[in-house]
Amino acid sequence: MENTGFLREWFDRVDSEKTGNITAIQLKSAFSAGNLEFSISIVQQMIRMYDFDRNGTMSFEEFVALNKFLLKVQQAFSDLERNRGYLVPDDVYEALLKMGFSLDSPAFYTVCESFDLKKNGRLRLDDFISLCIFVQSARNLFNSFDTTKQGRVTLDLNQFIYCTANCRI
Ligand SMILES: [Ca+2]
Repeated sequence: MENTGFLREWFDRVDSEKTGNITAIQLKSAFSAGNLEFSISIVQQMIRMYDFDRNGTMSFEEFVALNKFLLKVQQAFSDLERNRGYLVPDDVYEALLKMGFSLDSPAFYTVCESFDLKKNGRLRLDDFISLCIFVQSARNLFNSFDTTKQGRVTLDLNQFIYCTANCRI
């Protein structure tokens, strides 16, 4: 369910300078006020994923698109958390599968470990959102190189550095 009026209000509050665009820092502290803690690089990735005009900040329209993605992720989290407030790796695997990501074991466990900040095998909502943002941006980046859609890319060192710099956590 989408409530554009509510989103508009939220956006305008975060856009404290009234520029029509919100920055990564503004977005990070707005999430923080809602008890969701993200690293600045994850917030920058959120902006990059939907930065349709590529100006480095987030317009309302771009924010609506990001919000759609976040709602989907939040729904996947609620479906599996069974009132514990966190997901274990098996749940994360199932959630990713539902969202169309089927990772093999080495990729999956490496990603899970990277976002399990407390190293206790429990991913809270913000950890899980960060993980999904990372996986989605990695897929977008991969697809931009996989122009023939063969599920395989060849990178030279510069392209590889570009990719890792873009996807850093
Ligand atoms: Ca933008």
